Amino acid sequence: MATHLMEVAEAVVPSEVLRELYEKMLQCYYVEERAKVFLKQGRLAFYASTRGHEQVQVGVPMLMRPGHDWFYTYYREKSVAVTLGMPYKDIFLGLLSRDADPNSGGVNMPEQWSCRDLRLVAQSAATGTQYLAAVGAARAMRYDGSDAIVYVSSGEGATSEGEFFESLNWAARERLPVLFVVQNNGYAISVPQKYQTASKIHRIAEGFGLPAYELDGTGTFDEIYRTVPGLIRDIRAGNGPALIEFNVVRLDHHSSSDDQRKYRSESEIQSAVSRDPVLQAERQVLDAGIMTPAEIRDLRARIKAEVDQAAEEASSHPQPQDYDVMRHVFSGRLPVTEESQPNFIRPKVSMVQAINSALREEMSRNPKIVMWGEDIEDPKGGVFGVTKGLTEEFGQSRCGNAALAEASILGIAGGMGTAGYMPIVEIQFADYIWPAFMQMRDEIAPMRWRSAGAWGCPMVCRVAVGGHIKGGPWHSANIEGFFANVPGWYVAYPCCARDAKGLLKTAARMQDPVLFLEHKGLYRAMPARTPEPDENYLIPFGKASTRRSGSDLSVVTWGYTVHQAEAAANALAEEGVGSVEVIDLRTIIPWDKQAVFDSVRRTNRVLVAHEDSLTMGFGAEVAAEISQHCFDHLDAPVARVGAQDCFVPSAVNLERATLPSEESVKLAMERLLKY
Ligand SMILES: Cc1ncc(C[n+]2csc(CCOP(=O)(O)OP(=O)(O)O)c2C)c(N)n1
Ligand SMILES: [Mg+2]
Repeated sequence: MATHLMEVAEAVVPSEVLRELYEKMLQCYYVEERAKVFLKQGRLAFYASTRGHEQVQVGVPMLMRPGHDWFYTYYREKSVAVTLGMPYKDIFLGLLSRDADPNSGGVNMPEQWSCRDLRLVAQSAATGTQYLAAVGAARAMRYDGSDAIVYVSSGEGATSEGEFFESLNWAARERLPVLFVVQNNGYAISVPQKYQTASKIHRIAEGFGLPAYELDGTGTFDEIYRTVPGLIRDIRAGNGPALIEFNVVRLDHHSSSDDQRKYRSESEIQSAVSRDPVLQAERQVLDAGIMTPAEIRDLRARIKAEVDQAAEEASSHPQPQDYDVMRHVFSGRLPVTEESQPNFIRPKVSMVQAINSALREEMSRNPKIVMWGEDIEDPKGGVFGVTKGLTEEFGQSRCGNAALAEASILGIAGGMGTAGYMPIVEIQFADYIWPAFMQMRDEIAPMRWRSAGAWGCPMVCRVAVGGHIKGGPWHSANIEGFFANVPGWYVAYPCCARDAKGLLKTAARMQDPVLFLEHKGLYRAMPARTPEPDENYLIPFGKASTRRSGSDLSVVTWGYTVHQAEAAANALAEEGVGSVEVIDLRTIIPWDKQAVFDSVRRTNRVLVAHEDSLTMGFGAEVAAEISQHCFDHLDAPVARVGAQDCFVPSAVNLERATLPSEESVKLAMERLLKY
């Protein structure tokens, strides 16, 4: 496709640009028309028309550099995909969720486009989440020294999401190359814009320090052509982001699930129709004498025939055949599968020191590792001092403070990971990870899966978890149970220095997102100190460690409770009550079922112990699997110890009574041994 960069005539749109604009708008129009036929036939699960938005969705990408610039679109942006050059057939394969759909293999919803060659990043249907990922990709462009820029867009309704504001804030602060495109059609499904914001969206963006414009996306192309190329040029030159709020019309229902006649009057719909941008472009082309009515008739007929033929070809494809829906949950690429014996380089280090060494070694090894988080920059080096010295050694650009915004911390990691970096970010306290949960669940986790393996979000999210530090209800949470329920995240939870180093080094070389849980109560605790393995020591995920062998009872545990279980087992051995095997899972996703089952089949009794609350703690999953697979070997019911089902209280005696203790673990062991 022709690109029309910055050398733009002041006011007059060149004829060839107008012609290209009109032709591409017609392509989009006939794709929509054909989609509506499929809709009437009941063959589309979901459909969102771009009618009324075409001038923006064609005109803006035309002024960018397709194949070089990046695109984070939303569910009403079929016309962007068409404009970038996605073949009609691929559009219909995606709409119809057919076999060979290159967008997602048929797993993502229709209207979510993805293509690596077009740098069109796979979408989720969540409103607004794409903004943070786009800022992350723009950050990657900056780090690469590339002059590529990132287009990100949504409707006006989605701009009420907090992630939109956070993305403006981060992009403006770092002057990142992002073009924010808001397509204001006045409605978010049935909700008129007055319910969204008190101010115009471009005014809000101005408040964040962005150059921001309000343009008509349904008039002649002149205004857009006068304004947008200059903006793009400025963004490309490194002058920071800009936002355009385009006023457009929604000519069709919100989606195939909506009937706009329920909330829009006939006269309002008609007045929108009178602003149809396709007809507007046609008038412009005719008035300027660029095409004759006969030429237009021919062009329309040709495009319609091409679109219809592609639609037929796509619809002859079957539903996805034998598609393994588990295939792209993870990449399947692992840096290590066997654990080797470590060479130790220091006699005894704390978990904090071990993690710090792992980060330092991996940052030296891989220049694409970039870290950020709240307070992690030197001189403080994190509220627990875990990243101390890393800013001094690697510079602020590789170990820097983040804005106090967890959704941003994770969302930007998602985008940077997708664009080729390996972010290792820190969440200061697990209790505060929840603003990031949307990014982690809906954007990051399904990226590889929803793009049939085309895109990924490699990253490590380090999180300080757990109690026993007088942290009270807001600094003591355990979260492995929540995240184990999200497909696409690996979860590691080391209990000592050696494992923390080996697991973190592995995590830093994975191709997929890893949640790395660090228990604050173990950071400097004596029982968690070990000799430090050298830089070659990597621990594979999914391999438990048998901390203590025994023959009468197995304890399956992880994190802080490993040490409680060991102490209780030692006490029972001294008392001559029984011989207890302690198995530390070390990673929760995946967890080492084989090691657990083997142990239980030998000892015939099992206790699952963890610090997280009992109900729906990850122990419930472990217990269920043991019950199913070891039933014939059990001499006692599978038992569990976990925290009480409340938040962790502040008063130390109450905290002790709430969380598992050496005593409560020992008591549970005694009951099982006596059973
Ligand atoms: C986080 C989230 N909340 C709710 C929805 C359901 N939803 C889908 S589209 C939509 C309205 C969006 O309106 P707007 O951003 O103006 O875009 P438009 O559809 O008008 O182009 C809503 C509420 C969603 N997809 N994601
Ligand atoms: Mg809208």
